Amino acid sequence: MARRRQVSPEDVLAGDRRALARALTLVENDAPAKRPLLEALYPHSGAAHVIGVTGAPGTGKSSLVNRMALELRQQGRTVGIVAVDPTSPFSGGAILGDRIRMRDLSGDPGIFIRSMASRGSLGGLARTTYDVVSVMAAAGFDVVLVETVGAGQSETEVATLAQTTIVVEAPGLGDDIQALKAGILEIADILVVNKADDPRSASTARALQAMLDLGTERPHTLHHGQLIAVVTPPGAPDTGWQVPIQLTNAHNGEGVPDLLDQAAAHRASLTRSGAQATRARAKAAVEVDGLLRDALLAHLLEAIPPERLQQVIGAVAARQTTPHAAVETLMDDLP
Ligand SMILES: Nc1nc2c(ncn2[C@@H]2O[C@H](COP(=O)(O)OP(=O)(O)O)[C@@H](O)[C@H]2O)c(=O)[nH]1
Ligand SMILES: [Mg+2]
Repeated sequence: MARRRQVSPEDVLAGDRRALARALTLVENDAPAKRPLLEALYPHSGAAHVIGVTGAPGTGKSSLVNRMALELRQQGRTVGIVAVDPTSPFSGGAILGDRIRMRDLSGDPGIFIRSMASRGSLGGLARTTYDVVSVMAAAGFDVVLVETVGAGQSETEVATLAQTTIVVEAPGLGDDIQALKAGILEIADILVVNKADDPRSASTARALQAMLDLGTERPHTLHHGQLIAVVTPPGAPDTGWQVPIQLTNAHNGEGVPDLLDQAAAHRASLTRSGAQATRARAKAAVEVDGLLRDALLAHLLEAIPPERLQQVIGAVAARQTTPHAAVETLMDDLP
């Protein structure tokens, strides 16, 4: 059994789908074999065009990804899909509908779909998603589409996951354009108003255009207090890219070829302007920063004996000390 679980990176690089599926499982499960596998695959993960598709639940991201994949296949390009499914905190399972719709595509060898169950912390999920996307990219797909849920997820992580980020909005979804403005809009390279068959879509597009015209600056120094603020080179060249607003109908595919043209144009502009390198650096910084935090935390926690921790927790529970003072006491113990 143990032998069967081994995955040869060469097989993954050669496009062997079973090897890819096993590699992704190793990565998702954080198995010991993950590290050497990633070492071998990571250098080959830079060629695919990774396109992130994000936005509020119900805007039609899964349907749109499905359509984009079909269209890309018609253009003769191979597609990897990573779907980070929303989960109910109670069921812990991925929403079934997504998987079913994705199945429309599953008879085609030019498409590979991986649905990730988002268990555990969002930070942990984001880190696993980075690795899953790297493995998918190394498997030689022309395009890797990544569907993520916008709500509640770190914009920084969504933005750096992909070379091109598509933010999907839909008409009449609680008029939450104000919420969009709070962060997710800033990460959009392309804005999509999906459900173009809805008569309200034109006014939604106008509202978004008005917001773009107000001038949203793309943040180059990302979140405060993170390492990336230090390692992202200042004065990063921008692309001069104008964020387009594209209407799509994911049911009949209208607007999807144009959307793909825009995604390709965006990638070309990244290459032309040199922003490609800046973004690659920002992505690397986010990844290193996240892993470093995990490693440091684990390392420091090891230094605290469990009984000492229990004792302090007990003191807080008995109101003999405050949680703040308790943490300070524990910190004093650290090397
Ligand atoms: N009318 C209309 N409905 C759509 C369109 N795209 C998706 N939907 C529907 O919107 C709902 C949510 O779609 P889904 O792809 O699961 O959205 P997600 O939660 O963003 O992944 C489903 O009932 C879809 O059939 C569209 O272009 N027009
Ligand atoms: Mg979905």
